[in-house]
Amino acid sequence: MNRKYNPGEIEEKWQKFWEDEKTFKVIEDTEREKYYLLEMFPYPSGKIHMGHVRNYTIGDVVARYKKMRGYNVLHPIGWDSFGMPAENAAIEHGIPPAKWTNENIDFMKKQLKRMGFSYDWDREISTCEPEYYRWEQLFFLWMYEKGLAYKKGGSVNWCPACKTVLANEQVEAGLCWRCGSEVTEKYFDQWFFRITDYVEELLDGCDKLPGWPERVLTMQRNWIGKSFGCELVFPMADSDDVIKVFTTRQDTIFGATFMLIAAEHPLVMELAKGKPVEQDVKDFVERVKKQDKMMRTSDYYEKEGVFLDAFCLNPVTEKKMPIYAANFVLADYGTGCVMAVPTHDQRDFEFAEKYGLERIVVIQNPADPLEADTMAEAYVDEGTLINSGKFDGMKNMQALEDIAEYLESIGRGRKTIEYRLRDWGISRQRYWGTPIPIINCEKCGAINRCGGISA
Ligand code: ANZ
Repeated sequence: MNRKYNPGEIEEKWQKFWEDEKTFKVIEDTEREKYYLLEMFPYPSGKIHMGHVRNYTIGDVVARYKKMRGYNVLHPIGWDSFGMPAENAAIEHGIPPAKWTNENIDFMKKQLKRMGFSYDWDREISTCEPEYYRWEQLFFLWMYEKGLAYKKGGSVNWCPACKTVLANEQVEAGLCWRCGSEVTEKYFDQWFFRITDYVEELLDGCDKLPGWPERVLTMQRNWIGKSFGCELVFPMADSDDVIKVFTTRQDTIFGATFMLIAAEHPLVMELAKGKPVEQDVKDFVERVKKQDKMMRTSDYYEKEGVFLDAFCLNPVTEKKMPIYAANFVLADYGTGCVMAVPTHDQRDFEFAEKYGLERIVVIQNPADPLEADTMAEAYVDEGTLINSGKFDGMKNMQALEDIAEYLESIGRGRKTIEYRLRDWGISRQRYWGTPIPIINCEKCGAINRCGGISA
């Protein structure tokens, strides 16, 4: 008999049967082996799309297979239902985010049900409901008690028109992606998770993930970004103050001819204060702050800076080094200051070319000797040290350790480890996110709402 598959008829019939019989409801059963299958919860954006269909079909096939093999399968579903789009929709249409979110959930739930996935719908959760997020709040309080959740002031991108904090990706050429207003910088107290306490554990973990693609592990390691180097101290030329830098290349110290400071660094305005350059420096800083952070620190962006009319001294040669504010130096990496070695760092080379700054070769290319005046780009490979006092003639990579020790011995440096990883800022959402379970009391400051930490 040639019977056609008629989904409207067959699927509806069986989906009703599964629902009436509670076929996929699970209860604990010590007799049977258990199997837990969890797929990433959908964000209730409006409608189920083909990506959902593919993803949840794969999970469903596995769940059904295991069930047929006799396992007690727990196959739950829920909604990842907090997030900015709900707030944006709320602002746009003048409706509460909860209404928008729950209407989307209702619609998408019907769609998922029509797919006939084998979920235990009795266990459905939605992360924007207090029954769910109370657990996140409890974890938060536990972390707060241990000092792993903390508050600190930090600058954020602020759209004065939307009255909202923007992520870096939401700032397009200095303008708000939503309304096109000029984005400004604002200081806010924000909450952070102290993930940097776990940086070594996170790195070790990368070695314990057999079967993970090397590409993913490399990305992870780079994100953590462990660098061995030195913190070096540069005395100011005409005061007792010092500037500290982080460098991984102390072997090039004799070639450091100028100093660069991140435009946002407070030292920039401090140094320029009261000098004829003050206004120029201020204009530069304001302009740089508006440039996209990712772009301006990329290799291809034009290197720019402004002279602060100040000098420091190279700690080994005692030569005067002009100090500049620069657009490509990051305020929140290392010390926010960089000793520039134009002969052996390409970014510094480009900067020196633009502003006519001195170049001294300190690593000689054994194959093709370098001349500072005729170099067309920085020499970034290995070689033999020259113009480096008692270290002349050593292989530069081998001298790293000796020079670090020498700088330490003259009180001009110490070995350190720097990580790229930063603590995790969690205050980006304004309203439609898990409420932080802390109130700010005028008298006692930040306090836990429950008056005590308990489950
Ligand atoms: C002098 C030098 C000479 C450097 C040279 C490199 C090559 P990683 O490996 O990523 O840790 N640096 C330090 N702080 C910085 C900041 N806040 N923003 C931008 N760059 C910064 O990189 C360490 C190197 O990055 C440091 O070593 C410093 O430049 C620069 F031939 O110091 B180097």
